[in-house]
Amino acid sequence: MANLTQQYIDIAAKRNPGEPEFLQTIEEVLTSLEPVLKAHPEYIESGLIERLIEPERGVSFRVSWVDDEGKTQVNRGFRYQYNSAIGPYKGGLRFAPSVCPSIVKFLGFEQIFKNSLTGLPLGGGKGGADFDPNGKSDGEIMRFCQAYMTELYRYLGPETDIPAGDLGVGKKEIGYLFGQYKRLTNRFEGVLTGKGIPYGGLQGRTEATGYGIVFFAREMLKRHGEDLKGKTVAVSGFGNVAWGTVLKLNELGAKVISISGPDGCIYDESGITAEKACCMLDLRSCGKNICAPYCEEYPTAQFLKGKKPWSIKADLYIPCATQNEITIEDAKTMVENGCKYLCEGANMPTTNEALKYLQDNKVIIGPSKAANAGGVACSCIEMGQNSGKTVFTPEEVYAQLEAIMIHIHEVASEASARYNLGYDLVAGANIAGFERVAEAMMAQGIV
Ligand code: 2IT
Repeated sequence: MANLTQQYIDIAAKRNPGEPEFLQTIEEVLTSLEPVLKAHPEYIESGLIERLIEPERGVSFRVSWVDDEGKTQVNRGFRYQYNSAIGPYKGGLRFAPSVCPSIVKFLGFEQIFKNSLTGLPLGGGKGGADFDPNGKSDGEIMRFCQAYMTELYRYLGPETDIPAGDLGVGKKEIGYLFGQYKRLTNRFEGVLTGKGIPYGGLQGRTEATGYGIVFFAREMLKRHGEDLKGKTVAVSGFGNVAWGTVLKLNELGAKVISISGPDGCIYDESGITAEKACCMLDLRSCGKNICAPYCEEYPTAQFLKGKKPWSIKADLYIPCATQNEITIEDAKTMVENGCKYLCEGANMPTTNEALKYLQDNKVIIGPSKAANAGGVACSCIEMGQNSGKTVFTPEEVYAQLEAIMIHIHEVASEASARYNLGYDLVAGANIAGFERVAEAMMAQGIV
């Protein structure tokens, strides 16, 4: 089986040269699918893995716009429509200078399994652009979003492909994208999620990812006879995901001692309360993308320049920033500090080497595909709200979100146990996510 896995990885490497993030997730996922392929030779015979690792469709397009100085700017936009076996393509848009095919494909590939785990009818996709919204004026962001949507709209539709936000794409960007889609198509429809409440957005979507992560962490701890009350938690990031995570952790009685930005990390021993978390979102919206000013507001906190929170001692670590922020060195420090639990909020925050080291050292890991699926799950609820011409209350949304996160934890741990892997949520999430998509692909023939 290992040989076969290597063959698939080689196919991906040959076809996608110079795309390390994409190959990283391919390797991580395919390795854990070995026992499933052994049990299902028909998957191998029908070329299911070769089909799964190749996106159904990918577009790359020029985005030209005019900045505030009247100068023409050119960016590159992408959308990878990865897999539609179990539903229309669904996944966020990331606007950041680092966005390239490797990043979009890694996110799109992961999204297939994440969306499948929710149990909802959602295929996998992802998109974005190498555009940096930090430091841009509202007018520039609007013109960029309009130019971006002018190219992308022809590939979208509420039953075809429904983007949402990701890093660099929040409510403001979604608003401009939605406005332009409506203008171009003359249709008011649920083609984007993460919209503002007045025009079809879901109450509770903004905090959904963070809340979901905490529900998932709670289930992991519960399985080991522990709860979040009184636990010390190191969180990274300071965007929407970190914010929702901090709020829910406080509500459940945990103490959050860190957040971070590209400039360094905040260590606040006295605890980052819900009120402090809201100050951090204000920092975010000032467009500078730095977290250091938190200490001006709360002078007892320390700013650790250029550092990540992984050297801070905590019971639970929740990375909520970006990919590969936990390296092998970080993993070693975390283990030395007695780390027991890691619950991944960001997509693929841990390198494969670090992941293996943590698992070898008995750290219990909630993988991002499972732990952060609450965001996209609530996006699906938003799609239902839009197509059903109705409005859900936050209480209805939170109750569904909690049930979905418990379901994801159950199916991932059940799959792991079924393949005699013990309580391995990393493999279990990959397997459970894959099984549903594989069954659907088999039923639909070679397409
Ligand atoms: O990574 C993710 O799951 C997201 N950025 C949210 C995707 C969505 O369609 O809500």
